[in-house]
Amino acid sequence: MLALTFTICFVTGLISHLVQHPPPWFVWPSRPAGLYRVTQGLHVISGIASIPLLGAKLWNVYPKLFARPVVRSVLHAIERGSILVLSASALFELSTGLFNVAQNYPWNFYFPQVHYAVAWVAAGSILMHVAVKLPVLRDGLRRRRDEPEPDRERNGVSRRAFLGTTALATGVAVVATAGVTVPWLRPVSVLSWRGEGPQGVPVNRSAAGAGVVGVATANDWRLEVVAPSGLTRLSLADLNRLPHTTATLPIACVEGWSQQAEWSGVAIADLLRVVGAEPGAEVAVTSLERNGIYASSVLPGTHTADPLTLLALRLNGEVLDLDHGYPCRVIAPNRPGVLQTKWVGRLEVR
Ligand SMILES: Nc1nc2c(c(=O)[nH]1)N[C@H]1C(S)=C(S)[C@@H](COP(=O)(O)O)O[C@H]1N2
Ligand SMILES: [Mo]
Repeated sequence: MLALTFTICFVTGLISHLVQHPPPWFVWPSRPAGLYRVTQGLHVISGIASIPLLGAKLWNVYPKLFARPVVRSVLHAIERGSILVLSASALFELSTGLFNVAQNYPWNFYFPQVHYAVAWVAAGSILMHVAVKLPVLRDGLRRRRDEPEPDRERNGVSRRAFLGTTALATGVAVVATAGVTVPWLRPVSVLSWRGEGPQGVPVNRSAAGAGVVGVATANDWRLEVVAPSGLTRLSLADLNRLPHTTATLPIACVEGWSQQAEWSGVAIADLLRVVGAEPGAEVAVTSLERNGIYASSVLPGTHTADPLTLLALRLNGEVLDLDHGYPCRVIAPNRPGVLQTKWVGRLEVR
C-alpha cells in the first residue's frame, strides 16, 4: 500500500511540477477541465494516506534500525545507508507537504523547489532499497506460495491486529481530510483545512493581503492588452459590453483544496480577436499585485484557444468579489490554482 501511495504521490507531484514549470517538450492539454483537480487531489490524498502507512512501516522495522554489527558487508552497508536516506527523505516530504496544505511555512526555504528535489531523493532511495531487497522478496514470495505463514506476532502485536489498525488509521486520515477536494466527503471531513469564502469559494490570498484594494477598485482601472497591433486599454464597461461566456470550472489549488463554481466573463479567445490577435497565441498575464510570487502567469496556446479560458468578471451569478480578483481574473480549464491570476492588469500577446 505504501508503494502504491508513494508512486501516486510521486507521479502526480511530477505532473504538478511540469504544469507549473513546463519544459519546451511538455504540453498540458486544456481538457478534461477537471483533470488537474483530480491529479492534485490524488497527490494530497495519497500523501496523507502515506503518513499512517509510513508510521506502520517504520514501527514494523524499527528494531532492525538498531541491529548490530552496524555494517556486515558492502551490500549490507548500501542497504542500511539507503534506508536512512529513504526514511529521512520520506519523513521530510510528508511533513513539509502537511505543513504546506495547512498553509504554514515554519522554514526559510522555498517549499516547491525543495519538496520537488527531495522527492527525487526519496524515489531514488526507494528504488535502491527494492533493488537490494530483490533476493529477499523473491524468496519470500516463493515460500508464501508453498507454505502459508501463520499469524505471527511482531513487536508484541499480531499480524491481523497490526494490519487492521493500519487500515483503520489510514482510512480515518483520508476521510477526515479528503472533503477539501471531494465534495461528497465534506460533511464528514472534520479536519479538512478549507472552509467557505465569499460567493461560496475559499480565498487563498485576500485583496488586502496582496495590497491591491486601492488599485483594483480605482475608477481609472483599465485592462491593458498588448498585441502585435499595439496597446488596447479596456475599461470594465468595455469588457462588460463584449460577449460573455459562462462555464462551470474548478479552482484547484496546489495545496490540495478544490471547489467548483460558475464563472462568467470574456473568453480570452474572443478578447484576442478584438485586439486583432489569433486564439492559440501565448499570453502573459500580469496582476495589479506587486511583488507577489503568484502575480504573473503564462497562458499557453492550448489554453488561449480553448473557448472556456476566461477573463472572469462574475462568480456564481454575482460581480466577482474583491478577494476573488475583482475587477477581473483568469479562470481556465485544467489549470492549477496558482496560475489562475487574480486582479489582472495586463495581458501581453506573445
Ligand atoms: N495575483 C494573485 N493571483 C492569485 C494568487 C495570488 O496570490 N495573487 N493566488 C493564486 C492561488 S494559489 C489560488 S489557489 C487561487 C485562489 O483563488 P481564490 O482566492 O479566488 O479562491 O488564486 C490564484 N491567483
Ligand atoms: Mo493555490
